[in-house]
Formats: sequence, C-alpha cells, structure tokens
Amino acid sequence: MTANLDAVIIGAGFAGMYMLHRLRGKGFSARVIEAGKGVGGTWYWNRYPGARCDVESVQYSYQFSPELEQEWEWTERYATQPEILKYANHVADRYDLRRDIQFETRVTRAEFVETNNSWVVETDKGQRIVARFVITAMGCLSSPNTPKIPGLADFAGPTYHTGNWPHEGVDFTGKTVGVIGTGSSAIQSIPIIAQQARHLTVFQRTANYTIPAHNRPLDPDHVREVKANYREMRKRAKTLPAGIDLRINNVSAIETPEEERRRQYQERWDYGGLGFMASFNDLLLNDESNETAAEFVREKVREIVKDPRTAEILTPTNIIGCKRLCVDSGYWETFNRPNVTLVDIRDEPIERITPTGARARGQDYTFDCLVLATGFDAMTGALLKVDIRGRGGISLQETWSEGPKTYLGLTVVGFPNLFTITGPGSPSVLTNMLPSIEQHVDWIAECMEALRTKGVAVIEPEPEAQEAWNVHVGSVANITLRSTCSSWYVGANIPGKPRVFMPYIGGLPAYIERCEAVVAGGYEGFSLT
Ligand code: N01
Repeated sequence: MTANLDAVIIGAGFAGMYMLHRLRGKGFSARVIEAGKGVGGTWYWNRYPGARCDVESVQYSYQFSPELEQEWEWTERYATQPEILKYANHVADRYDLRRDIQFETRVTRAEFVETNNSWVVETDKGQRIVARFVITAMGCLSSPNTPKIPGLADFAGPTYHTGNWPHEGVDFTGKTVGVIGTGSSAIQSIPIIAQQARHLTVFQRTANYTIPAHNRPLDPDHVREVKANYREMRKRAKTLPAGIDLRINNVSAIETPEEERRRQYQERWDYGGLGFMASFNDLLLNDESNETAAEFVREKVREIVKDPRTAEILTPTNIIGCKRLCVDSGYWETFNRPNVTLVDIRDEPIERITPTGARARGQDYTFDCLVLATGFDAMTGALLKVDIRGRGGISLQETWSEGPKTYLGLTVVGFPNLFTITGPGSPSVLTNMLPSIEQHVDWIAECMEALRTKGVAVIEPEPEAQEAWNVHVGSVANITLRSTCSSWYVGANIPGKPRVFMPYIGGLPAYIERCEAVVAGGYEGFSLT
C-alpha cells in the first residue's frame, strides 16, 4: 500500500479551500472531500433567514492575496450568507479549486497505518484513499444539535434546523411557526420569520444579550479607504486578541466614573456590533465590571420591549459575553409585534412536542412549522462523527472521552500526521475565523514543506508538550468569566459531553507567537521521525 496523495483535506469551507490552494502552491498533491454539493462550509449549510456574519465583511475575508482583496466588493457592513457563499464560490473559481474537491461525499473513517506511515481514508462512496497526511477542515460549529425533546418525531408539520436549512429556502407567509432557542441563529432569524409568519411562538430557555448591528450598505468611499489600507488594517488586527481590528478602550470599567462609563457604552451601542465588549479591558475579568455592561444592556431591553412581563423574561441575568454575544437587527423590537408570543421555559423544559405544536408549562401551543435554532455540538462534534483511529487503532473518541486534548489545537498525541484546523485548544471561535484559519493553514503548509526538506515521514506531538499546552489552555480559561457559564464553549449544551473550556482564550497574538516559537525551536514539542 503506497500513499497516492500527500494529503486528504476534510471539508471545503474557507479552511479546506485555502489549505488546498496552499498545498498546491508547494507542489503537494491533495484532495478535498466535502459532504455538500458546493463549497462554503458553514455558509453552505446555514441558510436560515437573516443569516449573516457578525464580523464586518471587510475583515471577515481572506488576506492571503492582495489581488483577491482588491477585486472583491463587499456590499454591506455585515455580509449576508448568500454574499459570503458567493465569495466562497468566487475563490473556488478564481483558484480553480473544484477539480480537486470531491463533493457529496462524507469521510466515514480514517485510520493511521503504522507499517507505512500513511492514513487510509474511507468515504461513504466506498472509497479507500491512501494519503500521508489527513487535515481536518470541518469547522467548529458544523454538527447541528437536535435536542432530544420527547415527541419531536411526532410533529406533523415540517421541522427545520437553522444549521441545516433547506437550500430552496422556506416561505413562512401565512403559517404559524414555533422557534426553539434564542442564540445567534435564532436572534438573526426571529425578526424575519415574524415578518412573514401569521404567528410566531418563541421558546426561550436562556435570555441572551444582543447588540444592534446597525447594518447598512457600505459607503464606496469607505471601501476605497479600506482597500487602500488593507495591509495596515490586517496587521493591526493581528495584534489584537480576537484578530479583529477594533478599538479597545484599555481601562477598567469599575474604575471609570459612572457618567463616563455610560457614555462609553452608549457610544459602542450606537456604533453597534461585537466591539461593545471592548468598551473596557476588564469586562470578562471582573464580575463588577461585567455587571455594569450587563446592566446597561438590560436597561435597553426594558426600554425597547413595551410589555413589562415580556421585557422581564427577555432580560438576561447571566454574565454578558460569557455565552457568545449576539448581534441583531430588530430582535427585541420583534416582541412588540402582536403576532409574536414568548414562552419562558427557563424553569420547566418543553414537556413534549405534539403533532400540532408543543406542550410547555402546562399549556398547548400550536403551530404549522417548527424551527430548531438549537445550535451545534461545537468544536469536537464534527471531528468525532468521523471514526478517526491513530496508533494501535485507538479512536479519537476514546482518546477524548474526558474532553479534547491537543498540542496547539493543531495536533493530537497518538494521531501522527493529523492536523486539525481551528481545533480545540486553538483560539478559533474566540477570534475572527478567517485570519485564524489562514494562520493554521500557513503553519501546516510550512510544516509539511519543512518535513519534506528534512526527509521526515512522521510528525507527532510529544505527550509532555501536549499536556503542558492543555494545562496552559485550562489555566488561562480559568482567569476569565467566560469559563463560568453553561455555554457551548464548555460543551454544556450537549447532555453528557465532558465539561471542558475548549477554545484557547489567551488571544491570537500570544498564540501566533507560540506557534512561531515552536517552529523556530525546530518543531519544539514534536517528535519527527
Ligand atoms: O446556537 P446556540 P446558535 N430546549 O448554541 C437553546 C455562531 N453563529 O446556532 O442557552 C430549549 O448559541 C439554547 O438554550 P440555552 C456563533 O458563534 C454565528 O444560535 O442552552 N432550548 C440556545 O438558546 C454562535 O454562538 C453567527 O439555555 C434549547 C439555543 O437553543 C454559534 O454559532 C450566526 C434546547 C442555541 O443557541 C451557535 O449559535 C449564528 C432545548 N432542549 C451562529 N437546546 C453570526 O456570525 C438548545 N436550546 C452572526
């Protein structure tokens, strides 16, 4: 058995596409296996109404090619899902990527064969592909979570999941609709579903914080200015924790006089978007500071929502930014509509889904269509769906039974020549995904090139290096308030999932520095054979 490819890449989202491009550029042979019919990953599947990225479009884009940057025109401050998908398709065409992407195929199994240091990758089309490296590019939020609510299969009408939306779209005009969940996907889709539907019932388990997007068409002068200064903007972004070029107010909230604090929050609220959390430098470090920001937003709910009881239910009580902050266009305003009902299921879960709706809090709610905006088995879900087997046939599932452990979020002990783009233990979901993806892809491509130059067949992290990295990931997580709530960051949304803070919260600059130091140290922490 000889490897007929250098690498199999799993997934043709932004990570898989760029990985293919980079490997080709270095003269490696690679094939991408993609379950969908097209490229785009997250942006291929998440087609729910109102889906858009809440990182500004000029920043949520590739930076590897100045030509690509200059030729592509974003039209809105926050790009819609169709526009981002168009961009992904443009990149696939521009770099002629499709000829090495096999669509409508799922990788079912990948096993490392020690006798010849290669991976055997099996697909649902019955293929067995032999490659020296496997690179996972399956996304962090790509395995939809369908909660086990009793009776779900009995619902007579159509059920849609926001993370796997019908490609032909759904028209709710004249229909009654039930939505379960109030995370980012729900917060984006609810205002639009409410405009279409005859009636909408929203089932809310946890009230969420959201900041207005103030989305708008991009001013051509602004675009010209961004394009003229793209390099500097990207460079600045890489010095900031989330890899997003935004202004961080480097002072403590609690040490700032109240009037100035409120001015700062109001300014950020009026500007809109995720930069609200950069109003002060300790919002995720200090309870009291956090409470000032949380209370500012709670006041907004009370101002916006007219019915005091509804406002009370919608008012979040937890730490702001602990679950991922949302960005919306008219979310709380939607609950002032006469055709929208909010059901508080905080203390009592939905009893059951019935053929005609749902039973909750002792009452029956009826609707024609059900929308599950119930999120994802984040960070590890997609990886563990594939039967990945390393040395001695051990499975990744077994290896991570107490939570994921990686070296740099990129590699796993016992799984040689496996790279996990934006894997657990890397900054990934806490950052702008595009620069994080590009940094991982560049690191992997350069690593493979270095191995080829040195004549090395196998790279694998050393157990001590992995352990030290995991201790570090855990200890920085404990410093922040983000690790303290029941979020998908800690796997709390999936019953039975080990509770571990999965992403690396030390910030992109520190992470990049560490990755570069590892290379400068001759791939420190890895065994090369
Ligand atoms: O999923 P979520 P999402 N009964 O997990 C509720 C990214 N994203 O798809 O909070 C009742 O946030 C659950 O309740 P609770 C972004 O990173 C980005 O909205 O667990 N309710 C919650 O309200 C985001 O964070 C963008 O108590 C149940 C909701 O379902 C991530 O994807 C847009 C339930 C799930 O919220 C995930 O967002 C969209 C049950 N059994 C997504 N099970 C942008 O860039 C779950 N829930 C804009």
